[in-house]
Amino acid sequence: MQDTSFAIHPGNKKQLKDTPYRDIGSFEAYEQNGSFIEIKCEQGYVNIVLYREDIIRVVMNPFQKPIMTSSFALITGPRDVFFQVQEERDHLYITSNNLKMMIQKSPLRINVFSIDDRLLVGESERGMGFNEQKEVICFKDMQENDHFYGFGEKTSFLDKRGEKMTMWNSDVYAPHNPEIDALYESIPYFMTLRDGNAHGIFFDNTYKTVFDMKSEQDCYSFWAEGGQIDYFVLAGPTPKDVLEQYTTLTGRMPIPPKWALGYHQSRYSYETEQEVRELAATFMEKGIPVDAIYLDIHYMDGYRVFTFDLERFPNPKQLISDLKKSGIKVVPIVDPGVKEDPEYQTYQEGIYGNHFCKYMDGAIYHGDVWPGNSAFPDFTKTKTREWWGEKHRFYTDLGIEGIWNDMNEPAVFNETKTMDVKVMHGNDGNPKTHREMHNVYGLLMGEATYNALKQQNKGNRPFLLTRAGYAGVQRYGAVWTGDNRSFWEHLAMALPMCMNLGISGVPFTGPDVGGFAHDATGELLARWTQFGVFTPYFRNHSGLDTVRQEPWSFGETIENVVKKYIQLRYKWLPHLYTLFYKASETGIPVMRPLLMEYPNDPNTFNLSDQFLIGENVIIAPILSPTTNHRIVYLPEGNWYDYWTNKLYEGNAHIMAEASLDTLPIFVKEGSILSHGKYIRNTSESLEKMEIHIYKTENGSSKYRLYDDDGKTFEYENGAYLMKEFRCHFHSKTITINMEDLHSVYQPSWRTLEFHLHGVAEEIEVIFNEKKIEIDLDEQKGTAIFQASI
Ligand code: MIG
Repeated sequence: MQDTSFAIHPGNKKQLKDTPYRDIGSFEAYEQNGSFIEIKCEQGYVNIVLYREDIIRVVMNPFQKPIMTSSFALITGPRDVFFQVQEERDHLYITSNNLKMMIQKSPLRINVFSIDDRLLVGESERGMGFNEQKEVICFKDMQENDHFYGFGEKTSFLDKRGEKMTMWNSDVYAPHNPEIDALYESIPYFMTLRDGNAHGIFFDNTYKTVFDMKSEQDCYSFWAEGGQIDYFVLAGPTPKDVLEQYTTLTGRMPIPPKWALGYHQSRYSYETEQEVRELAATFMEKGIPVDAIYLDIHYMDGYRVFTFDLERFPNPKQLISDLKKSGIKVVPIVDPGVKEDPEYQTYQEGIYGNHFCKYMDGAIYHGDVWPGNSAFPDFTKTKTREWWGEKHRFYTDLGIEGIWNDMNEPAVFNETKTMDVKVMHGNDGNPKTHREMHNVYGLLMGEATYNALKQQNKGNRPFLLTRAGYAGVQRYGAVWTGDNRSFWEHLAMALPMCMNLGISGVPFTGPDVGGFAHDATGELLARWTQFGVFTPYFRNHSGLDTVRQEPWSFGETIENVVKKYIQLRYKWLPHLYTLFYKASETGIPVMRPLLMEYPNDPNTFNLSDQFLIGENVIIAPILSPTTNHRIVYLPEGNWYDYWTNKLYEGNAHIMAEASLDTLPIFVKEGSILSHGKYIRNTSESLEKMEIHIYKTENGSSKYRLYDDDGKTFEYENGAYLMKEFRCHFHSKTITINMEDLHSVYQPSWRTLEFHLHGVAEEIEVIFNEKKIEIDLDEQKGTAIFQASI
């Protein structure tokens, strides 16, 4: 009855179970304990720790002394930070080189300021507290011009002011609409943008948490069903600084293998070896590049993980090795549910090895998933993570280098959609309920899987795709946004969703291109593929019984558009790879909301239908049917139309033309980008690197091109190259200098081809101190010259 009008029957009264809120009360005493400040309050304890000069942790526990061990999200503990504590009658002050805390004593209220006295996180009326259900909550001041981003994987628009969001990893097959506030990933973290400055809050609590940026006008709150108030304040002041700070705590994405950045093709399911071979052959014949093909649940024997159905796939090893010869990787799905079957080895090992999640009395928890009644590995146990990891030899021995983790919320087919929250997790001798561990289940499965693949992959970088996760998931895998639908609305929603995942420290994301459920149309696939070219993760995937969605499924016109754009992805790979490298070094995402580069421009604050690739390329996809134009916002500066070199003045909304085969792309003047060309996929070696330079009247710019073998971990030992390009533009002269900052890796490309854009007349080009002859195309407004590396 909940989905009829009965749901809003006037006789329905909400039952409020909330018991009264109790404040932490007033300060009683404090003690400095090494790097901790321990404050005793009337109703509990508050600890304050400086993790870095620009990162503080606040932990409030109403019931006992705060637990200060680090969670699964953290990769680092506090550094030795110099700070001062000063006590006055009404206040306690804590000051580092970067932050100031003013702690009011009665009642206890914590205010965090930047060193230049900007209030970052303030508590005025209300502070921290709890209720009888042991829920913990805190309230923070909200200013009129605050905008909120991050929160992991959420529906709706970019700016989350006015939203209330729940963190509880949930398998939501339908619908992903603005009301759905808990999806597969839980990242209890956000960034506030206020008057052009940013700061972050990471609420490291794995219970179900809620962020309420909606119910009140001058304050927001976040609370958890259990545990402690345990949050970090990240001082910023730029959005990029916040990302650097957040990923210092929770880790960064390792550089993926290049093949993971190519185009991936999936379907639920390619059901037989024959079908997979034909699929690969069709890509080859049609000259459409592809780097990976996915095997969904039908490859298994009765949905038993670590098996192949040998009738459907009689010779997986041969299949995998044949495809590999064409440069195509096979990525099978692995779900956590292990079929209850006493004759199935993995189940036996799980039982005898004590690897499955259990109730307190020792009874194994069984839940219904694809294989029927199943048990679930307890990934909180080191021993179990190792066991599960070792099981992957089944795949890696066959030559598999990438794994797709699904259903790891964990999803269970029942009313609550997941495991009984009373189930216990061993947690290496510190048992916890599923209620507390639910949100980290997927993260820990990712850890088990990624680490094992890394060990088993003969020095090559593995690839993991995961649906569920918690803060820190970027360390192990790429995240796709689950079961969207072939709706234009879901195409539009994927932009802010992926941008906010990027702000949440997860740079490697993308939606199912074309939409998973429901039937795609050719036009939708064409437009979605155009967008997919610039999502960090690029996979076309569709559901059982939906219309086919491979590039050629809708006739020649659509196929040509889709092909052109998949090829475009490969052209942009060197630049994308450079941005992936940067993300792995700094945490700054590949795909960025405009506010990240223009935090003072109010037009960017909730700009949800366009985004940046790196610093200077705007992508503005078409997001509705039969639409051949759209408004694009260009921030200050001049911007080139990527396709025509036409120059637009920024600080303006312009009308962009976009016939079905045009994705609006704008490149800022002064930009330097790199392009390559791959015919089949990334297994080929690049012969020539193109450097594209976008002329500006006066000024200079710089680009650092990163490259390495794209396969191994040798880059960690210094086997990479970093070439710096410095351009100086002065009316009719362009001076270009190229310098090897690091050149321990020898790339396959020996030639560099420079493309100067915005050049319609003879100009003087000086390259590494020498005047260069250029090949001018006045019509196109480009000039070209070559150089060797
Ligand atoms: O629908 O394995 O999100 O990508 O194809 C339930 C089958 C299970 C959900 C995943 C989807 C995958 C599907 N899975």
